[in-house]
Amino acid sequence: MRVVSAELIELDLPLVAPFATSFGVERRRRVLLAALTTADGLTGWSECVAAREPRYSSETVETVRGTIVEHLLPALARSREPTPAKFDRAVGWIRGHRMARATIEMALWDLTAQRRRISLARVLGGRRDRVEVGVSVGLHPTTTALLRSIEQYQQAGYGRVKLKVRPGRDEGPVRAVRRSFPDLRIWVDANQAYPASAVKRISHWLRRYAVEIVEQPFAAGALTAHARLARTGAARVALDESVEDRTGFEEARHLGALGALNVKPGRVGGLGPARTIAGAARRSRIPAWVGGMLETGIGRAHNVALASTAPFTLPADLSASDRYFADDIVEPPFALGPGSTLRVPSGVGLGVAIEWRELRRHVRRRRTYTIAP
Ligand code: OSB
Ligand code: MG
Repeated sequence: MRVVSAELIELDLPLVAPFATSFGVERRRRVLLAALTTADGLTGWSECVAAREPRYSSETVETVRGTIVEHLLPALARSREPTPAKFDRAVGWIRGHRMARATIEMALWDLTAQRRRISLARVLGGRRDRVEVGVSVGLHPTTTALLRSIEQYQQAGYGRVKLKVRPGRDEGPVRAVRRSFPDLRIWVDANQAYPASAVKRISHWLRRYAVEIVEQPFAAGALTAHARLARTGAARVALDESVEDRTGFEEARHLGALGALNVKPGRVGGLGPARTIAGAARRSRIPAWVGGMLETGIGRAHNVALASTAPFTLPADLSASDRYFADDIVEPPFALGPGSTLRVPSGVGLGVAIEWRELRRHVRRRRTYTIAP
């Protein structure tokens, strides 16, 4: 399975609605796609999760592009029979740049599934044909607008919401949501926005409004603050940005900072590393869910396949295509089904087809790199 060429396609896709978090507002997504083609004519696809600006993470679309071209494609060229695991080992010397590594690693998983003529979910050992999902809800300009959005998501069938919060935009909105939706599963995600001194203050409203999970309230490195919040017992403390690898996972667990884990394969170096971390979480009885980064159907197909595997027992941050984009770039788009679920594609590879007409409409830049003659 020699990879002979890699195409990097950059899209500029408008979101159906602005997505505001403690780190900024996203109105459009700069999407970097990778397509690896083998000598026998298969093409494996993946989607980079980095954004245009280094707000959520230090990596950006541009650092990923540079890392892929300068370091990852040469590593791929040296490999006669690249598998995701072999690629992961071959680029293990690279410090960081996990979003870049994931972009290539995940395309190799698609190729692996295609070569075996089975779905990616099956290659990964998936056990469910539907995965339970929730919806991540950005900061809204007013509480009225927030309640209206949640009402719409609930009517669409979502059974769990994850509200973005930040200092000053937390207790009030959460109280209003709890009062309007007494039985709703409410999670909150602060994306590192609180100082460690806020432990007591936030524990108060988390408990009071029955928030089930509080995700990454403090800085990625502030494991002790997360542990202190966990000890209040106000809500389950989940980590996202803090856990980049197995070592980080173990450190957080030892400190008591890990009540639940958001695993994003595109952030931790790919599906292999994501499985390693999730496997460790499962053995430690730490519930995990698959997170999202506003992906198109390509990244979503990878994430949904992962979410069908055993360690993932909490509803994923993977919503239907129409929650993000007016028209997805895959066919069929992901649609919400009964019980707040998405169907796990059962076709070969990702199990979705590229919607070329839609994709072409949004291309900003496209370049093919020859890997082997
Ligand atoms: O922190 O989980 C996050 C989106 C962009 C960057 C960070 C996060 C998110 C989400 C969206 O919460 C989840 C989704 O894709 O629906
Ligand atoms: Mg998060």
